[in-house]
Amino acid sequence: MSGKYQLYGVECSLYSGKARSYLRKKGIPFDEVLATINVYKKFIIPRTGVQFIPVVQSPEDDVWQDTTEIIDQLESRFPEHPVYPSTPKQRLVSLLLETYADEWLVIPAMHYRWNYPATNGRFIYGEFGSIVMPNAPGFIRRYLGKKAGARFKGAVPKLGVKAHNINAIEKSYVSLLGDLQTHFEQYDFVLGSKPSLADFGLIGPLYAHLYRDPAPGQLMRKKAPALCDWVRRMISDEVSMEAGEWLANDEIPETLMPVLQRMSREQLPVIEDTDRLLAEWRTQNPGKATIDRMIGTHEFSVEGVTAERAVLPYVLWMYQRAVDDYHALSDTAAVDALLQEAGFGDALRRGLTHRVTRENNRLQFAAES
Ligand SMILES: N[C@@H](CCC(=O)N[C@@H](CS)C(=O)NCC(=O)O)C(=O)O
Repeated sequence: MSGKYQLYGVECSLYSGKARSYLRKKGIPFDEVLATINVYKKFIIPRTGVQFIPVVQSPEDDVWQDTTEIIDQLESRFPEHPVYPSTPKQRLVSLLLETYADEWLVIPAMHYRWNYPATNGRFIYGEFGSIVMPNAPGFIRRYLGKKAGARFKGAVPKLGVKAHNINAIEKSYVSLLGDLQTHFEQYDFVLGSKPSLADFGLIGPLYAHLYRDPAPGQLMRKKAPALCDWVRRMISDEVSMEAGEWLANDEIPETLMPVLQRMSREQLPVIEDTDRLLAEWRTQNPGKATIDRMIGTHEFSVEGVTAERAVLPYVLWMYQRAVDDYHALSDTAAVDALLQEAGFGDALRRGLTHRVTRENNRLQFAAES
């Protein structure tokens, strides 16, 4: 292994794009290793115990999965030009938007990738085939990719995308594109003229799937050219944490308000219901050391249309970071006003029923303090 960091990922992976963009913008030297089936068997599964990408290996041979953990580990090693804003509103908004991007925008990302086979099929099956056999001819890669992609395609209904709410999901996403277009006509990044954690969250779904896949890519180019420019800035090799500033006086751009309001309208009820259902699950599964990835199903609504989706407790670990951040504030007045306007009410103050933690890349209940 070289003295550089190694990023194990693939170009078509949502969270790999988040880690790659972070490493580039911070100017951290790294090589990318294509996460083939062979690499999963020989390295990813033995070293992480799970089958997720991206994985980052440090020059000292520490191995991390989960982009949030990767970013936090690297932030402690490369503290100059932090990606976490130091002011209360901007930091909290970054944490909330990371949660929204990672755990909610995966819905349109997966929908537009897998439900447009006539436009995306050839491209995406070829991409998935490269994970199995990178050097095989195109038609073999596409054949293998179709099989390899089946598991991911199967996840789409679990995320809540059903025949009857597709129009609603698309309507919501197209509105979001409009909001982001308005924002990026005025600002280079989410909080001003340099990226923050919020940008790294958003680049996940907005690059590999929604910009790069043919069907949603056409849509983004048509509806949100300024957002496309932001995507290109985020994936470029340019190191950009050093130049630029976040807005002065802890200002939150007014153009982010519709995005935060969409999050509070669509995702917050799901987070709160997940918290309630996890508390029930805990009483029903007293001996379980780790929390299952899915714990049943529940209803959610987008644009007035209700559907069922899997209950995914991992989101609580992401959201808990925002809750912790809120509770660490000595004065919450400015943040409270922002949260009211954004539709979160006193949700962060209320917090969550149980603390969760990640141990060996699996979700667990934290030891009660
Ligand atoms: N929250 C994790 C998610 C990682 C993740 O879900 N990665 C996808 C690829 S983009 C994956 O490996 N999925 C495999 C699976 O769902 O079994 C992160 O931030 O890294």
